[in-house]
Amino acid sequence: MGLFFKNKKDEVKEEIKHEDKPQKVSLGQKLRQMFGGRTLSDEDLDSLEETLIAADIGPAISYELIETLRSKSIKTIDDGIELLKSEMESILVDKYSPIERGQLNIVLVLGVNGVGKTTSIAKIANYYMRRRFKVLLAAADTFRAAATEQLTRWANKLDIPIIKQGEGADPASIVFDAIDSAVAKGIDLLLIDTAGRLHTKANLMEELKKIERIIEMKRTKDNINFIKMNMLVIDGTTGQNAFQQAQAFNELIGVDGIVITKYDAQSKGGIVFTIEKKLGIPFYFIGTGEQLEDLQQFKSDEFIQNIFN
Ligand SMILES: Nc1nc2c(ncn2[C@@H]2O[C@H](COP(=O)(O)OP(=O)(O)OP(=O)(O)O)[C@@H](O)[C@H]2O)c(=O)[nH]1
Ligand SMILES: [Mg+2]
Repeated sequence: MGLFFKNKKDEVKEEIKHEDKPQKVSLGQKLRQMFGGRTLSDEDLDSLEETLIAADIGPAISYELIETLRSKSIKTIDDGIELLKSEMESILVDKYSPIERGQLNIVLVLGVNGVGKTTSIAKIANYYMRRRFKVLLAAADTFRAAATEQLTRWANKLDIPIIKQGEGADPASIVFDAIDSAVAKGIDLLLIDTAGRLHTKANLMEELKKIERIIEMKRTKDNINFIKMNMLVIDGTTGQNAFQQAQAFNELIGVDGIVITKYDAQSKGGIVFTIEKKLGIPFYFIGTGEQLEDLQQFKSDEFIQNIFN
């Protein structure tokens, strides 16, 4: 692809240019349009509840939120929005453990096909490189040759090392090599790309467990010190489906953090509340486009502010 030239540093700078993003109507704008300038009736509260559900907030949480508005006899949409904000803030607690420099952090990136794992890895690498982390990538998606090529292009673009083997290689063996290399190079952050997999496919889930065993073996047998986390990538445009993915991956191998992607598109974001409330998994990043800089750290107050802008 013409995007990938030799002069990597210049290119990374190029990426900083801003693209035109599609304009989204925020939930707040929508609510003000629907109910602005009048006293909220019972029917209004019912349709407010439907609007929250349509924003992927989930029926149970939406019901509770509306009951709170009712019990507090909220009369205007502006008061309603203020109360919704504080109620929703209490659901989202920023309880993630920060990834810190000066130690090896191993991040195993998981998710179903096409959610944005590989792209998010490049963005996360870029994010931490700007914070002076030494980053290494591992191409443990050996399912398709194109997957390793895609990650290699990002590694070249970012000018960082990548550990890879041929198509069909054992992902666990790549992870094994990558951890050795990370130790030898004094890496702060090792990001492992994995093949997209349906949580319902037992053999692929077995493969993930094998990768996990290899990582743990490095800790116990080789006495390598590191912090390891499983980062699930979900596509923000898929709504309740993303919740089912989070639940399934969490049950099968455990999920420590989530990246929600495609938040630039028509994503509604309400799914974040369902996942945090029901599974208690913290969100780390939001992806807002296809370029390297289209990634923000997830901050619940900003996220909620954004919804109700
Ligand atoms: N608009 C938008 N597109 C994104 C975002 N993140 C990823 N994409 C796009 O989504 C598509 C899939 O991204 P990948 O990173 O290849 O997804 P993946 O999960 O690695 O896919 P598989 O390896 O096939 O499972 C690509 O076209 C990306 O450019 C985002 O935050 N916003
Ligand atoms: Mg991929």
